[in-house]
Amino acid sequence: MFNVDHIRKDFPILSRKVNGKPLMYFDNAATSQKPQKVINAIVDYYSNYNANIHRGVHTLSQEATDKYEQARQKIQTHFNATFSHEIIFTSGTTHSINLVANGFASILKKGDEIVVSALEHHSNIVPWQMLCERTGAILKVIPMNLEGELIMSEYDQLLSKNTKLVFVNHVSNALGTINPIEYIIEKAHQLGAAVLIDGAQACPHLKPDVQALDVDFYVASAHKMCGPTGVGMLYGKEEWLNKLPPYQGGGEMIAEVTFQKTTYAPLPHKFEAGTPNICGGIAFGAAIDYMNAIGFGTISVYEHELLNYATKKLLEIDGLKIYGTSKNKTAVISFNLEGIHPYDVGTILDKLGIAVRTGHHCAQPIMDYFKIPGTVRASFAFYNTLEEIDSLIAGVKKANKMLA
Ligand code: 7TS
Repeated sequence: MFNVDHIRKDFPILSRKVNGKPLMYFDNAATSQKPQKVINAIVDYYSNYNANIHRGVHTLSQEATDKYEQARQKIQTHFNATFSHEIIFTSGTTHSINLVANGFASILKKGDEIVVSALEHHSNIVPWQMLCERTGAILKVIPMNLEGELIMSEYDQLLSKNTKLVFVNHVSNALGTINPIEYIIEKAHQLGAAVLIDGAQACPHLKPDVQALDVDFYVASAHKMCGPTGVGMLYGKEEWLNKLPPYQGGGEMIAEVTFQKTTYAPLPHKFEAGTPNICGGIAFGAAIDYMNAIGFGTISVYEHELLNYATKKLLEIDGLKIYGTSKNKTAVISFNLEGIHPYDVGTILDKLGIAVRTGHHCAQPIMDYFKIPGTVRASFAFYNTLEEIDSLIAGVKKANKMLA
């Protein structure tokens, strides 16, 4: 049985005060809070077996290596990858995307086409623009509608025999829309194009199965799913990871080095140059264990209850408009009050101990589409409560009255 009061005790930060008020944290899409089990994993590593990995015969190094590789296996199992060497540790989603984009620089030719979506975070736009500049490839964009959904008939039209890559987020960070990635992947594959799915905003809410999706690359950040910052993952199909050249050169990623020639280590080490975020990787594994113990089915049901309740209550407020009204969304609500800048709403909410994000959310093209400078974004997690949402609603009403 899911008991939110019980769950909240796992997160020490949730008992602190902000501006004299109990913290109400609704900025989960920026980063989630961390349960004690994840904090303990970090403390345990530095207190008991801190050592560099994959290189020492001594006990501490072996212990650290075992724990790090166990974490990789946890991630493999979680995403249902065929092999653990298809999981590459990175510093996060941004790093993972840049790794793949850099790899494709040696594959793409002038005139090849890359398809992205209108709903992307800047980290899934800029690396592809840089790739296009380097290779002469052309960027095409799947447009969206007023609900904040991608228009699939337009996607069908964009695809051609020149399409080599398709990059779409699983869930939009600014609007919460869950994109029809199964359809997107199937259509791209019919034309022989590879697909990368940015799962940064999906993974805190649902459990992707990379084999069932038949996706070529899937990327995520630990810090949005109860893990620490500075660590994330890239899943790549073995054949793709073997085809792509290494991203960075250095220690750990080589088989043999002479001044004449270097050969590369097999997967996953080929993409993991230098000392990695060892503690981060281990704590990422602990975060996955923690979330799976609650269960993604349970998380989804509860978060939808929060989403539906907050949506209904917010829409009762005069002049409030929600951006992103797809039926298929995660627990994210982007909104504005008529005639009031989102930043001002965010500042008043902060005085009440309520954390939301305001601005363009690193998704400027979405804001341009709606012709707004930004939104107030409340993004929920399974440790939020209906009572907290009541306080959010009261805070937004107060801001509406004060700033009108
Ligand atoms: N892709 C999506 C869909 C994201 O939401 C984010 C971060 C990233 C990529 C980049 O992830 P990083 O861990 O490499 O930084 N999104 C947000 C956000 O919505 N608010 O703060 C960060």
